[in-house]
Amino acid sequence: MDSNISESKKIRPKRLKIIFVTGTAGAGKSLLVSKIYEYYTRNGAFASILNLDPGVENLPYTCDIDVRDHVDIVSIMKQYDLGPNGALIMANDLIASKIDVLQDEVSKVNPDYLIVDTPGQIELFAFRTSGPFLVQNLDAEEKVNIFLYDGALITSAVNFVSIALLATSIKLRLGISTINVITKTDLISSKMKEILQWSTNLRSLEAAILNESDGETYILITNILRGLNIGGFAQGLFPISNVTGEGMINLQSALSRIINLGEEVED
Ligand SMILES: Nc1nc2c(ncn2[C@@H]2O[C@H](COP(=O)(O)OP(=O)(O)OP(=O)(O)O)[C@@H](O)[C@H]2O)c(=O)[nH]1
Ligand SMILES: [Mg+2]
Repeated sequence: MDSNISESKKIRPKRLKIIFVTGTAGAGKSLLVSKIYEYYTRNGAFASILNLDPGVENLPYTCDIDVRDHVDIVSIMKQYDLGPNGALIMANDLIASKIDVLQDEVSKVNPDYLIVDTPGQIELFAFRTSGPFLVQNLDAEEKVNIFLYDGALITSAVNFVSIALLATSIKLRLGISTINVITKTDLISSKMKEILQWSTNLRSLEAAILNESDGETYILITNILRGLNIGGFAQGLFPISNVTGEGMINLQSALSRIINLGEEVED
């Protein structure tokens, strides 16, 4: 893949800010994309959506730019005799090779905010070359990644740590500022207080792990936590519900602090 896109080919759209939304499968990425879009549009900003998920069938929004216009999973499966995962891998590589086309489409729409929905299979997007390539080479003034912890998956402290480690790994792969968000708070309201405590207080997280796991697991996790200072990594976890709208204002403020240098979108 040619990562050396010539400067002359790049048309820098004015003041473009890109918000990537990543997270585990089913965490609420697409729904959050639609909510962020609605927020900006309601407040008079010009927002647009780019769908980078070639395999998705139904989306909860209408997008201006859609990779499904450029790659077709079913044809790839037939043409190369691939299963669905092999076809998705190939589709992601093809999308990266079409970065100039995507960039042109973005320039034509020329929004202030481009909200990017990413594939359900986070490992295909973040752990292969094509996802980080797109994140790093799409041209914009500011970029931020929102990583979604699926609230419904955080049923224990050990699960919480494993998702926090995944979030850390994705942050390393994508190499841009990240906002950590926990979704579906409407489904886990009784557990939220405890989860937020784990995210800010290493001792309470370690105590919860001791309580729910055997000695070997406890030693392994506490060693990882202390080495990585995971309490610090997971700090600033924003709880939101895409269904009730709870926490969205805090998320928007955090976005503004990063991509608008603190300036709020006008109400
Ligand atoms: N209760 C509740 N349901 C949610 C929330 N966010 C998303 N969902 C539901 O969870 C399911 C998955 O949401 P999506 O937005 O499609 O998630 P996704 O991360 O885009 O999924 P993939 O692209 O398949 O990985 C849908 O049924 C949503 O309605 C939330 O905050 N609360
Ligand atoms: Mg989705």
